[in-house]
Amino acid sequence: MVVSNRLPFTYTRAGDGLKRQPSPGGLVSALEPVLRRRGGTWIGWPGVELKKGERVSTRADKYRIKPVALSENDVARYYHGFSNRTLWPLFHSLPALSRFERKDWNTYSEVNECFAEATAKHAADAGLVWIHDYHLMLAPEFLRSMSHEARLAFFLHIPFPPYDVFRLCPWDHELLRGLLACNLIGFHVESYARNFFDCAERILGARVDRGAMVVEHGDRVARVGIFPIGIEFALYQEKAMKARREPHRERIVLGVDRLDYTKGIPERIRAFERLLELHPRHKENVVFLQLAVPSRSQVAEYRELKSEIDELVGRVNGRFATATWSPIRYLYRSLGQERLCGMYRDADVALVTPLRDGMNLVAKEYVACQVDDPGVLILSQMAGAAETMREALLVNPFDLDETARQIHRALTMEETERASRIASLRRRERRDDVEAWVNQFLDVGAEEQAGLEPISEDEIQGWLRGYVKSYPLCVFLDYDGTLTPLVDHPSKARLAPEMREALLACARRDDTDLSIVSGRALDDIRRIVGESGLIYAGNHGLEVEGGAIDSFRHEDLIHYGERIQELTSVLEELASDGAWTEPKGPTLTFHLRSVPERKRKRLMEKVRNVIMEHGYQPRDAHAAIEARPPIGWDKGRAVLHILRECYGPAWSERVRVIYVGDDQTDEDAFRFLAGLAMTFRVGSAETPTSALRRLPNVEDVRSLLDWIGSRPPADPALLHASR
Ligand code: ADQ
Repeated sequence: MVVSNRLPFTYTRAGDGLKRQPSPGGLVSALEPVLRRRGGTWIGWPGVELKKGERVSTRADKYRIKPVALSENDVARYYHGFSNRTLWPLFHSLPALSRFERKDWNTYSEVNECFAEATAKHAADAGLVWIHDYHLMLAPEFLRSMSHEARLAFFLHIPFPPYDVFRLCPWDHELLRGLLACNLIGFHVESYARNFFDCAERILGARVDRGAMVVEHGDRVARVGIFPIGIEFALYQEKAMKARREPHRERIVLGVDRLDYTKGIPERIRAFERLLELHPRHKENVVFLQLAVPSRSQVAEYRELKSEIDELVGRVNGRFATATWSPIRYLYRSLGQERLCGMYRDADVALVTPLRDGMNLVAKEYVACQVDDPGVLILSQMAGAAETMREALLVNPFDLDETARQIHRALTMEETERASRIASLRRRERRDDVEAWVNQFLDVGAEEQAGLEPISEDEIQGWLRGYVKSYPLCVFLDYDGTLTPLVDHPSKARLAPEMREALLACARRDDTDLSIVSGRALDDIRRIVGESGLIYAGNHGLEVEGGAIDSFRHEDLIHYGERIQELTSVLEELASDGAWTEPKGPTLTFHLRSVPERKRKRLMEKVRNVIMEHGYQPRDAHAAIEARPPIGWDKGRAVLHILRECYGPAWSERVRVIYVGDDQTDEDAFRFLAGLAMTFRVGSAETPTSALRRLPNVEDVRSLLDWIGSRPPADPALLHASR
């Protein structure tokens, strides 16, 4: 299954009806034949806003088409808005042009969900669901929640920006999480993959193995691959051979682009102007021919760019033109492929100088069309294509003098050098054509994926060394799902002997204090852990006991004694189909783990209402709902209470703090401790977290405790100050 913003054909309005045309571009010509050969489904937007009751025909060769209809508002906010006014400039490292609007983001998210819904039904049966480009970065995660078994792959056609640029986006976490729901994520070149690794690691706290090219995020593992896209080499070559020859007097320097501010068209015109200043001998002998396809004209920046280019062309022509020659010829339209190939063939120099470009196919098309007298390719270092097309003359497009010098060099280059450079370029592009790209991607997409090695103590040391230094440590641990795997009944959640050993190794140290912070009743958690010397916080910290601090019970609890009994008896009546209540003194948990899926939602709704009617707060937990008194107390506040009791108000100068939890209620502590502690969330990647890092499972918590238990002793002076 292929999922992309556009379908392989695009509809436009023609009079009262709709006109269907093949969509232009490399993506369609690469993937269309694959689907035709293998069968499958293509999901995308037909390119036109449909009127009420209007449908598009989905007849196609040998594969299914599933159109995703978008409203006018969707197109404005998802496509022109978030895709093209937020992500496009940001990902091309031009953040000043990015507009961050919540409404655009919301629609982007909704449309991505629609694409996922359209895909979900058949996703598990498809060999691979291949999602394309920046328009659909959230679709994988939506799809994953609808179809757990599907194999999902994503390819980004534009650059992935560096961390410092990417994090400007207010929805950076969500975009990364969206992609990390995939089994495979593909980029054109290595530097984009490196940027992605940095972002996943620094923004999400994911584990990254740059050597094995794997990202581990919670309980998910995504492989990252580098797949430089190619073109239909043979087709371009053939068209270049057949194209009509048009006589021309001057030598030609050619630029071919969508009219886009990333393509560096004004800079290119200025560089050509500089050439004429530096080397007047080219006057009347050379013409710069710029073809620009109209693009995204609904977006203001594109309209402004068009005026800027119009003006520049006028100014330079006005300055240098003679009665029989104008230096710049500028065509603002799309050309048929045949004509384009003829122009590529006849151009002496191709000036491909984007300010930033994912790959750039024009450079490759030019090379494929050099079937006669070999021309010279001048290529921007900022295009992905420059990573492999090293035989081109590489330039920094912002350096006008250098670009002018390289144009001069190209125009005066000897035939033998031109021929050698073009021959090498052609050899590579012929071999690495678009079919090779598709096959390579599909081969890797089908491979079984290797996970990461379990977290080692060295790795943990790398995370913590700089923070812990030689301070004493205060460690907070949730119990269920953190120290023991989640089980179907709380009474079965027992500490494994190795985990107990690891805990005790920490507890025995005089520079380490341990607290267990649980949603269980205080007596229950103390009994089930059963070790003295630890601090226990039960009922999400409403009750605290142990260690060297005074016992604590929140003073407002006296008002809730009767009400909780009433609530318990009402909920016990509701507990059918395997549901049951767990009274925990001042709080209560209603468990739904054994309730059949189809009945669960309604029952949950009912339980939530009953809890609220009794003046309690419902909180979602793992397959359960908790009822808590509304007294503004949570695990975060309990942690602060413990820290102040143990080390005084200046606690943050005396100890370092680590908190590990797996539950929604631990998020209160993660948020509270932001900037004050190292926080770890254990388990599923599905839920967002405010923790700094994720640990995939309970085993990794044990490795963390092993490191804490065996680290070098704290500095005696710091230890003394903390006591
Ligand atoms: P684009 O930004 O569209 O693609 P590019 O790779 O250069 O950029 O492709 C442009 C295409 O438009 C070429 O096939 C070219 O022939 C065609 N074209 C340009 N001007 C034309 C004209 N006047 N008439 C007819 N055709 C014209 C995105 C990324 C790129 C990445 C591709 C593929 O931005 O970096 O290379 O996807 O992944």
